[in-house]
Formats: sequence, structure tokens, C-alpha cells
Amino acid sequence: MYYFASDVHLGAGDPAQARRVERRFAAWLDRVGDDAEAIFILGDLFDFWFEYRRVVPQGFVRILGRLAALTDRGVRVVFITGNHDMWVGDYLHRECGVEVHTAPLEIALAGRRLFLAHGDNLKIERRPLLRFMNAVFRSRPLRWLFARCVHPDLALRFGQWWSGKSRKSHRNYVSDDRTTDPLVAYAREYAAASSERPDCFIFGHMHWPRDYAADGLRVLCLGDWSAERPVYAAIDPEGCASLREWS
Ligand SMILES: [Mn+2]
Repeated sequence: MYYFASDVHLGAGDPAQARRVERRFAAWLDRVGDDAEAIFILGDLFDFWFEYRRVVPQGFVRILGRLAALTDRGVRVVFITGNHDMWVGDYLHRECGVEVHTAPLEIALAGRRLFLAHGDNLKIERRPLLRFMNAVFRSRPLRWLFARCVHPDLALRFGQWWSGKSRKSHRNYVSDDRTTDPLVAYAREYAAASSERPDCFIFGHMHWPRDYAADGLRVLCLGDWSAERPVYAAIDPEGCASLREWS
């Protein structure tokens, strides 16, 4: 089995809330770990993450321990970073054996061709401001400078404040499938332009679960983990994909 989850936002909210979400996701990892060939985390695992050469943020040990235990057992864990954890470096790979990607990933699983992405920064060419901000945020020299000049406690405090602000500002104004229409539109354009058309697209980011299937296009959008019953995706050995609720 292959499993897909996104937008856990570990550390978000007050400490009690953050712990609740951490336990929820830990229980899910325990369950899917039983029969998983691979587990894909499609971004925003952390509400904020910034790592120094020898310093990482406190917390999340239930999750980090489980990820390490999974990869120790030979379960493949793939993490595509999102807009809240774009500063993940090599710590998760070195310590937990997680395969980290900072861009969308095309991959063949169970005889299906999949396109996996967090869902931010798609079609960025036509948005100069977003492109500029991305260049700044993702710039390696700036990251290096930031890590050398800003004390970790200060950096984390700023980052957590910024993440909370951004999360709240992105809270959906329309609570229906229209929220994920841009992802479906992106998938349609991408499929039309590619020689090897993906059988299924899986995205996170919008915190709005949706199973879209029309005109040979299949798009799965995952839910977020602040929900009582988070929605994740599964693909069975026959290549059959579905959204599922975790409770
Ligand atoms: Mn998110």
C-alpha cells in the first residue's frame, strides 16, 4: 500500500492543540506503517521549521521517532516540502532516513504514473511578486546569512509568529470545491502538455479534500490534520487510488 498525507502543521496552535494533532498523526503513522510500502508527506508537515548546522527546533519527537522507526524497518518515507517547511535541510534525511524533495515529484507506483506536489507556487511565472518572494525565501546565501546572524530562539519565535499569521490569512473564504479549482486547472494544463500523462495528481496545501475525476483526469486533494477526521489518500497494489478518512 502507498499512503499520502499533507498539512499536519506540527506545532500549530496552542500547546494542547499541537499535542493533539501530533498524537493523531502518530497514531496514523502506526496504523499505515503496518502495510505501507511507502508513505508520502506532501508538505507542511511542520507549521514552521528552520534548521541550523547543529541545531533543530524543539518538539515533534513522537513523529520524528516514528519516521526513523519506519525507515529503519525499510518503509520508504518521502517528504515534499511545503510553504511552511521550505527550510528543511538534510537533518530529516540524516537522522530519520526521510527522502526530502523541494519540488514536485513524478513517480511510477503500482503501475500508475503519479504527479505529487504540495500545491503552492504552481504557475508562478505569471506572478512577479510571488516569484520575487520565492527567490528571497529560497535563496541559499540569505539562508546561510540568516542562520549565522540570528539566534535560534529568536528565529524560531519569529518563524512561528509568521507561520501562524500566514495560516490564518489563508483560511478559506469559500468553503467548497472552488478552493481547489486552481489545482485541478493546473493538473489539466500539465496533463495536456506532457507526453507521458500522469494517471493521478495528488496535492495538499488547500486544506480542502476533494476527489476529482473527469475527462480522464484524476486529482486528489488532501485535507489538513487540525480536522477531527483528517482526509488522506491511499493507493493499493492494483493501483486503485482513493481518499480516506482517519478517525
Ligand atoms: Mn498547509
